[in-house]
Amino acid sequence: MTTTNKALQDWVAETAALTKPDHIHWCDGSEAEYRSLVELMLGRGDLLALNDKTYPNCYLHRSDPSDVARVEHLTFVCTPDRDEVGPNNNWMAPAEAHRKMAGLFEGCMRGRTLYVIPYCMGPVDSPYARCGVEITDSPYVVANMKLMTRMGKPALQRIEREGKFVRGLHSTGDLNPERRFIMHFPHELLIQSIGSGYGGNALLGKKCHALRIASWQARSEGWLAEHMLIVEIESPQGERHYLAAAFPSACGKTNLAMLIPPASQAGWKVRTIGDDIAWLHLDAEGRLRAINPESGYFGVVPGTNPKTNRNAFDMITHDTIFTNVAVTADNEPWWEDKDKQEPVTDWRGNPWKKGGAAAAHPNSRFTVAARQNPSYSPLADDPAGVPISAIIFGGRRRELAPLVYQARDWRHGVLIGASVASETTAAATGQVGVVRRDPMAMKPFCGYNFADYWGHWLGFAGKSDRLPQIFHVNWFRQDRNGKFMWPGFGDNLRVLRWIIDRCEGRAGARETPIGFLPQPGDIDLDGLDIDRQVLDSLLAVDAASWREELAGIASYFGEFGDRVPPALLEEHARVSKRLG
Ligand code: OXD
Ligand code: MN
Repeated sequence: MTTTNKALQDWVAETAALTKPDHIHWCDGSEAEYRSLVELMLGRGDLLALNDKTYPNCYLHRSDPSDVARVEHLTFVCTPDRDEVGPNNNWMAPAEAHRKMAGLFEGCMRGRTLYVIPYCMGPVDSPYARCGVEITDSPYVVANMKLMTRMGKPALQRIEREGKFVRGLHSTGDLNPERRFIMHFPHELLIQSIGSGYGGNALLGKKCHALRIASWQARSEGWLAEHMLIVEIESPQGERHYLAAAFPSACGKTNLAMLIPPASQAGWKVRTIGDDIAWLHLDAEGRLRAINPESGYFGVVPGTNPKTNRNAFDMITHDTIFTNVAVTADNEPWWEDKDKQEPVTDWRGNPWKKGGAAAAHPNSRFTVAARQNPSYSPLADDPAGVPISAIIFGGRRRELAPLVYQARDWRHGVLIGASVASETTAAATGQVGVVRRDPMAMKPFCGYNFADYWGHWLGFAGKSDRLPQIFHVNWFRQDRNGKFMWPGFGDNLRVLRWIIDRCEGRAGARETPIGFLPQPGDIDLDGLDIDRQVLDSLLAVDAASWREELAGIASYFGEFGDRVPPALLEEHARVSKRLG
């Protein structure tokens, strides 16, 4: 296979001249190709077959122990003008970045195969979808891209029709963290990544293309590329709503997208459209429509069990690639909070010791095709996407943020999104558990200056009067003893129902300085054992703490100087005034 697209052909030839692979393989995306890659990796020990009775077609990949998460400090956006990327990104001048990367890519594929992966983010027949081509020397990346994206022939045909595609060059290099960089050149629609095989650094369709480059394209084309799940909720009466929710990495997006209603919520149905990324466009009627650009999930494994996420638990029992989990004596994958078994081998392949470090890496992952999800919605393949009723922001906050509150209007909602803060998780290298600002859950993913991004968000208010309502939730409040106050998981449906009812104008609320909150009686608590006092504190607004929070938000906005949209500062002033 090759291509009729001259630009693509030239780029592959130039890349091969630079990286000097032994072979070039154009991926067609077929099952036979996937199987042969798996066989190749099994032969080399890059994959280990798991128990084929209980976990058929499941494999374990153990990565280099230094290469287990996104590396935000080695991720750059390269533009001529530093202010374009803002303080939210690392910046490097394009000429310097090109020089550095050319040096690192020189000869790096000697003895390896160069794979060309044409892919499409979004249904191939959707006007909202965008194509890319990833060149990589990693069969593990090809196999993951096969599960995560629509890759191969149909994508290449679309590229040949349209002529436009995002270029992504990836090599695992020598996996030395000193020679690891993830570079984005948005003006050139180009990504270059070397030295890591980890998902977010190496599966270039995901964070690099569908968020960093796409957010850049979205601003110039008038749409939004967001770190959001998309979920479909159907009432017992058959009324359907679609919600998009942004949470930082490893804060439960996959669980919320696959929620199973508790027994007391009989008749409610929840279906998954996406678990990580949403591309949102205004349609001709002024509604915001969402597509999920991905077609698979790259989810955090630890904590997945029949209570937290039965759908995910079941979907990863076959045809799944596990990365950095532990293994039991029966050769089954194992992770913390899976079940009562004990592993024999930890994620590094060493004998497991009881009471020692975690057996599975806290950021161990599953890669699986979305169609394996029992709650998969066929609308995920609808080229028109789904109309969004509500946008939900959230973070992991031990204190302060109530269970749920609603913005007064779009502009207030943008302030709420821009003010998201959350405790850091193992999805990125660095300290875990410290609160950091993560506006719209896009801190690691917005490919341009946040100040301009907030301006882009604010601009939607003038384009439609049918925009979604905006909410904020916090499933992670803890009491003085560190115990979670809200049960979370399936019971989050109770909060989603209040959100839907607010969108439909049929639920009560009380007005507070930070927005509208439910009264305890406004949320359906039937069948839920929760203390009235606990509920009251989950729904309380402590003005003094919020004044401190607003001061923290103001100083964060201050980091962006006079680029911050005046409307955002006015909104901040309005909320501060209400808090007294
Ligand atoms: C992810 C992440 O992998 O956000 O989705 O890190
Ligand atoms: Mn994510």
